[in-house]
Amino acid sequence: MAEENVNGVVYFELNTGAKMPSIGLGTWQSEPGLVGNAVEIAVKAGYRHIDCARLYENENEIGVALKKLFDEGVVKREDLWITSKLWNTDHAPEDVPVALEKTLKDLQLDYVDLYLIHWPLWKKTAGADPGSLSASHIPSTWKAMEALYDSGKARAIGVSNFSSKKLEDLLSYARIHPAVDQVECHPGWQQAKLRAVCQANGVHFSAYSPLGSPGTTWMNSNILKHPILTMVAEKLGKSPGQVALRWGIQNGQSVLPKSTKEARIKENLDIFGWSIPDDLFCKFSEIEQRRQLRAEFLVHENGPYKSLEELWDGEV
Ligand code: NDP
Ligand code: 1BO
Repeated sequence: MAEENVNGVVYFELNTGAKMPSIGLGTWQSEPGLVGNAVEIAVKAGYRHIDCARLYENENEIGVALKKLFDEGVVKREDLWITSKLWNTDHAPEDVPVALEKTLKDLQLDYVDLYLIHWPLWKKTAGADPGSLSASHIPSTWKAMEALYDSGKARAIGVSNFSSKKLEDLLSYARIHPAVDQVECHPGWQQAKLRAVCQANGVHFSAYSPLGSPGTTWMNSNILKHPILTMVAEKLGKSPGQVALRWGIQNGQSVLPKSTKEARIKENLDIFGWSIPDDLFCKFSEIEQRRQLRAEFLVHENGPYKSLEELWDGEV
């Protein structure tokens, strides 16, 4: 995947030929009333990529902010990269285009640049009924995703939270190969195996929670306080957050840091035009590894994934 530099930001070329900005603003847990402002600040600061999802229940407010930015001439639609995701309740093939239409309506857009299957699990009914969970349907859901690609309403399609095995299974039958696998990745969960599988198959590896999701209290993440990160940050005169993001970019992955605070949104963009030298970069291999978003809520004795081992195919 070739890299090119546009206005200081590195872009990665996907298997569709499209060029995706390597940094995108995350919007999970961005509160109503704050997320629209965060999008405006980010785009004005130079972000050209916003990571959204129906689950986040804020696409409507993001849509209002995008319309304002277009109307004011701050940015053109074709210069922005918008990702959204198909939620777990919408995997029935007939529901897939309906879900995208809802997202497009909320975002006030005609197309998304990338549409992802959010998780490899279909929750057929609302509530906690484990009998409604399915995983064997992924081929038919993917066909419906391919139809969205054919229609032009999703200019690229991909997956999220797919392990190496689940990605390879999909690649074995997909007419249109996934362009992206968006997964957790940061110095405390480096995913070397999945990165190699993505690279070997021309699937772009995109890193969510690139700062380790420090605000998600139930995860107890403190990777930004790890002594290796703070040491590298001090040596380079950067913040630990910038070092974590730069580490991702140097690995060839896009990074999706979330913030609703202006100073951090700007700080997180200042990760180009400098690099972590080899002697410090190699130190990251010493960091102990632990997946943060383990997704226990998708594991059930009567569901398709009876353990975290099964959900992540051993990558846990
Ligand atoms: P991040 O790793 O981006 O961390 C976000 C947290 O870090 C927030 O609490 C933010 O607080 C804080 N923060 C932001 N910048 C800095 C900084 N420079 N220094 C210190 N703290 C900082 O976590 P997320 O889990 O939100 O992941 C990012 C995005 O990835 C999501 O928002 C979402 O778009 C996507 N994602 C996708 C998933 C999927 O299943 N596909 C799962 C999880 C995330 P504040 O806002 O107060 O600045
Ligand atoms: C379950 C959390 C997913 C965020 O994208």
